[in-house]
Amino acid sequence: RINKMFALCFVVILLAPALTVAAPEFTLKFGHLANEENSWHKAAMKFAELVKERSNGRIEVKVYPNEQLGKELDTVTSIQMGTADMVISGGSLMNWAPRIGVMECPTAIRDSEHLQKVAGGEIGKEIEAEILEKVGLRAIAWFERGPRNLTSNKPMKTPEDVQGMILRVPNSILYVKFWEAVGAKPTPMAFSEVFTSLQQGTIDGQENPLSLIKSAGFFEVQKYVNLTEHLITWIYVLIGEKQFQAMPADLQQIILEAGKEMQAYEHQLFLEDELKLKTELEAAGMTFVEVDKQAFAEKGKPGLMEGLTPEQKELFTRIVET
Ligand code: 2Q2
Repeated sequence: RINKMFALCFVVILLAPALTVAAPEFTLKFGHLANEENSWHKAAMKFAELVKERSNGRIEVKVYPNEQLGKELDTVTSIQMGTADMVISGGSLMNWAPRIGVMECPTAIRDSEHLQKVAGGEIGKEIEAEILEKVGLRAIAWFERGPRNLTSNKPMKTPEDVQGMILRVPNSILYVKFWEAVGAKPTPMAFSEVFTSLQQGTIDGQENPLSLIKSAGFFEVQKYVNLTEHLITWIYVLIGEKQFQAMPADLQQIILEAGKEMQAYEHQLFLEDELKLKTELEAAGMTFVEVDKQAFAEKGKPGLMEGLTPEQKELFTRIVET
């Protein structure tokens, strides 16, 4: 009996340090629109792990995929109000900072090399500064994305084929202007509503990089990937500036370094995915359609340019000339 008591005391003493490991001083709620199999989520989990380890548990990052924390733009608002802390977002931030919408603008970025120069260079820095100033969010990483392609249940080879098509686009007026000019009926909608809308037939199609087409399971409700490649861009991992400034300098440093490592990690996953996505989507039943890319760009561009403000046009031109 006494022995048992001793043993119990011993166990309690041994466990005590583990039990008293302090609750985290900072908990960061990190929401994004992709699901668990997407490289964004894997990178976010990596970030959470790095930050926990290096801060000895002082910072905990809770990752919410699938817009579980809120739709992309609602999460931005929540961060501003202090009820969320991190998000993955990009061109749609034009709702607060109109000029930077151009980072996600059809026909601006030519290819991966051009993207790296723009996002990783002066223009990228300027965009990050503007997001910080106008939206109150600090970029700690950016992810390259594959070209956006149009998915549908009929092959779409030329602009004539998309006339009147109800097409879901992100919450950015630039997508609306472009696709209206091409001849479709663009409808802005949050990402988490796209699958059901395709399933129910309230929209005819959507456009996204192959990685999201795959991870979101759009192959279950769409037959064709039309290789329009109308838009190439990147996206930011952002943290609320108020939340960031509330941390001591050593923890800020940990966040920034883990951010850069998350970026490198995601880029590896992105490159690996790009090699196999086409085959995987074909295996899942999708048919890839070669389209007249030039015709889409030529039809959409005038409407797009007309919709740009002078300062957006200036940034567009600088991107094109980079
Ligand atoms: O289709 C989507 O919602 C994403 O691929 C968007 O590109 C993304 O949400 C951007 O609009 C980022 O601001």
